[in-house]
Amino acid sequence: MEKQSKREIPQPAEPTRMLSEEELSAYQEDGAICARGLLDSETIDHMRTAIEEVIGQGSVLGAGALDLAEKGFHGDIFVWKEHDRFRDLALFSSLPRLANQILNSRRINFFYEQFFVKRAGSPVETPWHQDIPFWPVSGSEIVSFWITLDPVSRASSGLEFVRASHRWEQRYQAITPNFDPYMMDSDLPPAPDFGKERDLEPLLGWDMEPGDVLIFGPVVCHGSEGNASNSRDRRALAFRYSGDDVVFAPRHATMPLLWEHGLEPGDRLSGPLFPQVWPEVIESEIAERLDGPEPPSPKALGEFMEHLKATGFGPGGEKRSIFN
Ligand SMILES: O=C(O)CCC(=O)C(=O)O
Repeated sequence: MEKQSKREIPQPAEPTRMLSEEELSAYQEDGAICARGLLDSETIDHMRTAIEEVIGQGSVLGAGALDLAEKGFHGDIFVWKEHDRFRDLALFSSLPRLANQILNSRRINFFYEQFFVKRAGSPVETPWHQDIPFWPVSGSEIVSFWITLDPVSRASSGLEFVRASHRWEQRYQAITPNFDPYMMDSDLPPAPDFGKERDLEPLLGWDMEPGDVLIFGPVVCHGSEGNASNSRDRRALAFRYSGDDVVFAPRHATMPLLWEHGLEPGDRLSGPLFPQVWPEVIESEIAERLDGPEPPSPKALGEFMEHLKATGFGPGGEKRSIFN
């Protein structure tokens, strides 16, 4: 007898539109595009409420390590594990289908999401960087969707890119908005400040309305200014997806994974921390998450703290921990 599923798995939402041929070729050519009107206003409204709830609650990595709250900056990662609106946008929205249009991979997995909030008047800049040095993975099939929940101008905290830098061999240091010394602990050089030295390379950027989405890959160099508006927050989300060639490759000074994932080095990203989302979700990978929020695992957190200590960042170490 066929085994009946006990859970109702939501069906992926239809995109408001698919990406056009022009957009897909501009993505290949330039390494980043702005796709207008990709998300509907209901989704944006839900995410505005969700992000304020998440900031209000605080979290191990957000309030504990990534925020610069006194300067009007808030960030966090893997919120989808604990907040249902983030989960639904990650797993059941139109994004997986759009990711497949970009990556054209046999399977698409949700990698993780991140938010970057710059409150009105926040001077916090996002230093120029590439994303791949931040991550304990290797492979090229990764795409990020950068979603703004507020109107944003290119001149004031809109994300900018070095055109065609997705082809560069050079890799730069992973520098976070709070200049986290743990993430910077590598031999890579810092990226030039392409935003200040605007003649160095051709830059791309857009004024954006909520619903417009930036789409870019793991190597393109990007950064943003502080939020010069004194009346409008700049709340942005980045949802990232991976394809078949992306494997777990743990390295020092990469983003901590505070949930157990069961992967060995070289394994393709998959399982409960990086669930498949295309062509369909796999019930066993998301079952626990459908049952309720999953806070960080004490075991994974403990292992990361041990790693910090062993590399000199722990309590008593000479370098400051990312967990203050
Ligand atoms: O929003 C920002 O300022 C930074 C975004 C970013 O670097 C990213 O999504 O990779």
